[in-house]
Amino acid sequence: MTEIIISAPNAVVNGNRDTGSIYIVKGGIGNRTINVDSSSFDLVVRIDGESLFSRFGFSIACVGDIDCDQKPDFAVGAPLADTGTLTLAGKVYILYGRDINSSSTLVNSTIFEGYENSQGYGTSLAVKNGRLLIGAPRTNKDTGRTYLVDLYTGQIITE
Ligand SMILES: [Ca+2]
Repeated sequence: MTEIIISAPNAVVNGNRDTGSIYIVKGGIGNRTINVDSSSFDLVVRIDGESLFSRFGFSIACVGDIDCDQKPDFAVGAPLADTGTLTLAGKVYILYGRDINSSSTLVNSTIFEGYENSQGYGTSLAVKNGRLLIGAPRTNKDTGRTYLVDLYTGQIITE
């Protein structure tokens, strides 16, 4: 069955505003109302962001099957997340289909971190040919930059 990812980047998590959540819900045929309450039949899982104001789920991109386990993987941006040393730099999480559950998904994810304070890394995401294009519109005092990175390593590709 096809599943759908719905993002709520301003979701409050444990009282922390704009932490952000994504909901994976069951697809289907025909018109119906989808309920994302935790007890809902429609909800496969809700995955919460890590921290206050991170805006997890601001961007989402399907990235194919990176680890070749037949389960689709996807990238999720949290453009206002702090990194270990930078404030509001932003993060992009690569989430693997095999790990999709509420408790272990983020722990097992691969994280690509921004490079500057207040950069907005992960504001937008696009995929092509095994590469991920990451938008960071507030880079260098709002000049903006896009990063083309390797999906497996997060290393910047320069051509
Ligand atoms: Ca996979």
